[in-house]
Amino acid sequence: MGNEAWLYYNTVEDETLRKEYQVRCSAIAVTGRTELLSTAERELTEALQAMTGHTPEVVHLRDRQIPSVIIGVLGSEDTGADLEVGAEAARIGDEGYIIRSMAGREGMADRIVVIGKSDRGALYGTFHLIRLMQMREPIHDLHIVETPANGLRMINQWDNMDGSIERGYAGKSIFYKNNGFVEDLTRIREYARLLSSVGINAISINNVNVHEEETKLITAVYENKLTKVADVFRAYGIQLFLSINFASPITVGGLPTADPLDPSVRHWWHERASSLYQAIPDFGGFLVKADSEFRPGPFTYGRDHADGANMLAEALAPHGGLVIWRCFVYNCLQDWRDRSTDRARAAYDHFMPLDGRFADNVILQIKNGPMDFQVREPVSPLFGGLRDTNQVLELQITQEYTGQQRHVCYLVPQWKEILDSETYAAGGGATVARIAKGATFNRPYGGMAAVSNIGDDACWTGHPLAQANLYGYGRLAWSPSLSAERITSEWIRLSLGSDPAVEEVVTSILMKSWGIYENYTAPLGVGWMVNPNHHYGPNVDGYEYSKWGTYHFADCRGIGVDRTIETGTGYTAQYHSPRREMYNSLESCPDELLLFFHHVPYTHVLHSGKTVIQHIYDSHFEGAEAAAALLEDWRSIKGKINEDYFELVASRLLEQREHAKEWRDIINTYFYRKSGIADLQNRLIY
Ligand code: GCW
Repeated sequence: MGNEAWLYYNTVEDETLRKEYQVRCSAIAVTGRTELLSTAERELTEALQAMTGHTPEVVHLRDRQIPSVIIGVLGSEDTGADLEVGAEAARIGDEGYIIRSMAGREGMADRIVVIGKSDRGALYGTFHLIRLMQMREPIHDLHIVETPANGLRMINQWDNMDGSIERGYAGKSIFYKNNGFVEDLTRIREYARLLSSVGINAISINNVNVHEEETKLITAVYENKLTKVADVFRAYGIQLFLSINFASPITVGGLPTADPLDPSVRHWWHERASSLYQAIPDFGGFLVKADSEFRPGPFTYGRDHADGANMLAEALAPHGGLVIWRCFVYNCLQDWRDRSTDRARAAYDHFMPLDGRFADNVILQIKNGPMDFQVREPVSPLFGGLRDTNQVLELQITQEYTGQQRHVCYLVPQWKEILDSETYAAGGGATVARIAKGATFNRPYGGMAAVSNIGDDACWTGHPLAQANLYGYGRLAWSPSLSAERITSEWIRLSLGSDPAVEEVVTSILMKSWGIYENYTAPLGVGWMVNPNHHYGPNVDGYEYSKWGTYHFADCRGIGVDRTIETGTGYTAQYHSPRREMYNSLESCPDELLLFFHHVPYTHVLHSGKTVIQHIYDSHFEGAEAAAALLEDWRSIKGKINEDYFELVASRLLEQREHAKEWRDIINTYFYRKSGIADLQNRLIY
């Protein structure tokens, strides 16, 4: 338990159910011999062995006497299963699938048909069937039609070749060690299985900050190794991408420039792309962080992001490759005294003027918020702003600012809010989810990407409960309309078994955790207040006078960033009405984002009826108390789950309890001393 994450298969305890699974899946027949169908067959076989104790027979499709699972692709000559799913076939997309239980009739035993439009769909369908059995669901009457909402469902690794992981909190890289690839690819294969089982179809395997050694990943030096890694992912339907260094033509190409309009530079990228595709014909393309946080980019040459992205796009286009260009671009050399420069404005200011100028195979990757993965931010106004540009939503699964996998902070509820957020870009219904998938503006590409939270840690994610974030991300990328409750319930049953007491307690811990974390950390949407560099732990002024543009402007009178149109940075004008007015006005701005948009005195009264200062005190006392209660809740399931797992989580929750007190005291003390206003309840503040 733990190491297998949500692919944890244990014997079905209920004998009737176990028999049913065993009998209905006595045999497996696949239509044709593609690599993905073989993967599906192998995965189902292993799952059945572990759950029923029996190995299914592998039979030919024409063998209809044994109850079997038929895994196939629609329209492949030998399926025969097509006929029975006819009408539904039209409803599924390229990666979709249908699962149907069919009662036996003359000469034909009961069957379960798992049929995809492609073999990738068939693999996803197979994982779905396995999931049902892991959750002990009946399988005699299945009628499932599934198709992923998003075309691109991507994971970004921030792994470096020295084995470290930028913002990694779960050990070392599973990909690299000592400036090279690891020899043994087993762990990578296990990871591919996990990702594929939730429908991930793309992965970039190196940090977006591309350092010296990693720059060589696109050269012949690493071709063999890269090809092998691509093989591992391909067997699970996952396309390989690389993060590239925009200055590669200089760094590894020996050219004097990386100017995107220079013919020799363009030629160099063409050559690179061709040889990459020769080695890996289904290579996905490049992920690019350019002109951001000291990374090179087109600005050096007086060119813009469209020039840069389109140059790479042109090199990849003949091979069907994509350029995923990040919008995390801002001035990171600010002066805190300068109140007119606003980091929140930056992405929109940079990219809106370029809307419509990007090539068809360029996708802009936009962080969910305008700042940087804080516990609470408004949604980036680029969603709803850009109309003629492909977009993907970027989320951060790794908990850089949300407790670094030492605190439990279940992010699915946060992501749901983001996805469901209405942008008002096209009348009603232009939610972030619809825009990201390309539906609102009818874009050829779209989807979601997220920064992974795994490492070589035995349980993958440092904190075992953090696995739920990776699982939840995959499920939401497949279907943003799934509820947080449903995803939570699935993850718990798959990973921890189906004891209702366990489910109840773990659900409550997970569902409360984001709110609790928000309560004891930076208040009312203002963000930051962390220790510089590593970003763990409270430090109210940690970033206050730095160059990074992340200020809260607290003084003895008040706190918050004025981003209004009239007196502030004008950031609110980047939103469509009525969101613009809602944020811009002090009266209608929601409490949880008040300090993100407004600078107010500590005595300002919130919608909740409390003053800002009293809210700070109350939320921090409550947050720390609630964090302590999480440990008590967890203790109530002792003996009901694996002991090592139990103890590991307990030790993390203990640390969280103590650390939440530190947050509480540092934040409360700071604001008490700054404001001179006492807590109405007279609690201990230093
Ligand atoms: O949040 C910041 C992180 C950096 C990261 C950057 C980015 C990969 O602190 O570590 O760099 O975002 O998203 O590019």
